[in-house]
Amino acid sequence: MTALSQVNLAHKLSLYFVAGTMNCQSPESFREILLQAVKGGITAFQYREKGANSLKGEKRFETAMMAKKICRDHGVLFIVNDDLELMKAVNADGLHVGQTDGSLAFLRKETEGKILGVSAHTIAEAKDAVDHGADYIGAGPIYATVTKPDAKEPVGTGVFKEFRTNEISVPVVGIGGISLVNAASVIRVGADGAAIISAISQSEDPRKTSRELLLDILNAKRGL
Ligand code: TZP
Ligand code: MG
Repeated sequence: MTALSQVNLAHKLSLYFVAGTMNCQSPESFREILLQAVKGGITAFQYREKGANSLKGEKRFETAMMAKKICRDHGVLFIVNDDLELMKAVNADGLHVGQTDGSLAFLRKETEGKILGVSAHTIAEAKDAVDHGADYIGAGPIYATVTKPDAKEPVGTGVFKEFRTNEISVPVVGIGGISLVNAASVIRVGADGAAIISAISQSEDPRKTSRELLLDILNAKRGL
């Protein structure tokens, strides 16, 4: 990526909503929550359909297509979690993978021309991801989370400074336990964006919550 497109990507990852139907009350409510989140101003969305009660096969494909359309209609980046074939089938903007989702060299080749995001828990993992051509890093969990049952110990907000001083030059987003209470602090300590599941998907008013999160994040980016 060029320096300029990296700046654009850092902006597009500012408020990164992550969800699948299993994070919502029902598969039907998923569409409405995503729509409200998009109207509220999320800048990126990751379709992460995994674990208990997740959709498979045709339903998964159709839901991804529907989510992509909502995102495209509103200029929101559309990333698919962990499923290379689905990413290709729906022609998403990119793929996000964890540390156990396959060879990064292979995935980088397969995602040529697309965005590749990689989750990292440690500086060694982040460096390896950047060496393999990752376009951005998802760092976390920053705070404790109940959303991912197999989440590791929280790394805390020091991780952003650590990544920066260790030459991680690509955008870094924080994930895990981020909400209106702490989104601005995550940005102030050096994150380029906040990736969020429950604070938006479980909100009484996902549109309002997204709007407030976006304002907090953009203000923090401007040093306000
Ligand atoms: N990876 C690290 S923590 C996490 C993932 C997918 C879950 C984040 O969910 P929440 O509800 O925003 O804490
Ligand atoms: Mg994964």
